[in-house]
Amino acid sequence: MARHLITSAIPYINGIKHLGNLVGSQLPADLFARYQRGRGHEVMFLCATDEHGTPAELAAAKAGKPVAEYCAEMHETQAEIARGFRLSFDHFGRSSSPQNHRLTQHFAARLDAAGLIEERVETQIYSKTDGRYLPDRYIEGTCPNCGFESARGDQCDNCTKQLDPVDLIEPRSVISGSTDLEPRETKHLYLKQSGMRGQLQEWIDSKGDWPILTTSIAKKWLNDGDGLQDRGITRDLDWGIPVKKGEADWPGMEGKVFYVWFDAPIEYIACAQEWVDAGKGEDWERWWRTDKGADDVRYTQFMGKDNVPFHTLSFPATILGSGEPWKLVDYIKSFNYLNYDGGQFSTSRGRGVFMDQALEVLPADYWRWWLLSHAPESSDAEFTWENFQQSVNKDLADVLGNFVSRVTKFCRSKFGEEVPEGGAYGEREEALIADLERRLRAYEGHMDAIEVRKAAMELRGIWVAGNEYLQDAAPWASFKTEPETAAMQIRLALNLIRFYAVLSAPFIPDASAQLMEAMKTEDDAWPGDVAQALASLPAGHGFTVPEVTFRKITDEEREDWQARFAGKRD
Ligand code: B3M
Ligand code: ZN
Repeated sequence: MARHLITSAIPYINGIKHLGNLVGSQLPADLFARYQRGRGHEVMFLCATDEHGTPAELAAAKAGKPVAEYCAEMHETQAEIARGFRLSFDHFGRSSSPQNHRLTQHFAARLDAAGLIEERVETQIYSKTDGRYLPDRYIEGTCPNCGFESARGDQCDNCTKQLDPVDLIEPRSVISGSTDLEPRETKHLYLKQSGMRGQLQEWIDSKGDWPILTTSIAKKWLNDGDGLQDRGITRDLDWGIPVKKGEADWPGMEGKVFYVWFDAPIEYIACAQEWVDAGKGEDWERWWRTDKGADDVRYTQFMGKDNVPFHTLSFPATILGSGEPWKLVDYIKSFNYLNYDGGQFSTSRGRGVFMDQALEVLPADYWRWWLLSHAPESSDAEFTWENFQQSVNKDLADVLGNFVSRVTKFCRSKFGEEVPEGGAYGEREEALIADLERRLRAYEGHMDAIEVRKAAMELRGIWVAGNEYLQDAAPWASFKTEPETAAMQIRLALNLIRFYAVLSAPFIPDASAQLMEAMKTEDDAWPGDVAQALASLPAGHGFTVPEVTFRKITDEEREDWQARFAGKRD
């Protein structure tokens, strides 16, 4: 039995995520976690909400709530939606947890002791009215380039020019509208990661098996110069993890917090501590400390491509720099973007389908299947309602759903609600088994390699093989002249339903559970030998005809949804 530590990038707290976010990290991570559990391995699957930084403060202000209260509520909302999508986290933590506070401060102290932290003085905009420094996004003014009056401190949304707050004409505070702003000197901590280039290079070079998308981004940032510059790891904000050296104060750093991208990945580790403190397990160190048993853990991370530099350079710099035996990631699976119907998903404009809305429209399995079978692996992918309708109606309703319904209904009407006996397999059955054997091993290969689309296509091929067999064998015809043969064919087909339930569970867990229940079995053992797996339900074993497993999407629904999600979020 192997041990798999699996983390998904932790979603920002500032709102409900869209389907593009879901398919870029949490969903494929869940697929992999469910698969590894299905294979009988020990899995620790962690995710959390990313609760610090300006986006959290701004979202709370917009909601008119204190930021801590906003985060607590939004965490619950995100957790509820994650349950709706059947994301099987062992723990869904919070980067604002006391465990993460302690651990982040601990890492800072270790990095400082290793001589990797430098204090630097820089100039930032201070608002006397607000009594605080203003991060770039908190400052608005007139764009010096195009004259747009609501240009932000970091960028003009009208002409897209990158700006510095000091470039703005008549800058004002987004919080109070005050124009009483002045540049002030403030001290910050920098992580001297530029000195770690050699170490990081060597580590990345040792990962010959990583996906091209991951390594190409990692190497670009490593070699481009920009990526490995020393990095400011503190901010002048109220909300965040206070800058401390372990438990001790950090002179000169009073009132400052760590930068959100410093503490967010540390939450992967703190989350395991939260898991213990929530009473869900006993020992988190055996997952995270190579001196406490984690040396035989395989650690896989899932994320969108924009997060890759933080996971291949910054976070490893924190870990390596600490000089402590923390587990480093073994494999990073990254994803391109999912676009929406001819454009991009847009959180600010409410364009596209958001996770809560998706579940209002159809159950999780429909989305899981489409998203995973179209995962943006080798390039960006696009969601269209036509494609969604077609996939659901063909793969799920016509192929899988129809197979289940035909087999169970036919058996009920001719043999009753028990697996019939029948004679021995013939050539057609042997050929099917040989085909399934090949396909099953290919499916496992793709799942082991986290080739999500290929795995989905192989699974679909496995469903299709059963359908074709049934079409060919035609027990409804053979029943009249050779009832023994028909009984044998139906015994095999009922067993195929269980076989499908087991193999499909990582993709469509609810349908899988429904099929297992209908087959009145709890035998969810991953098939070794196919012939043996197809003998799991013996003659005489009871079953029931399940409710419709997957329904079709009508043209009318498709058009309705297309219109509903085209513009503003309702
Ligand atoms: N919250 C960005 C994102 O959700 C960021 C990921 C943090 S992973 C440690 O895409
Ligand atoms: Zn402009």
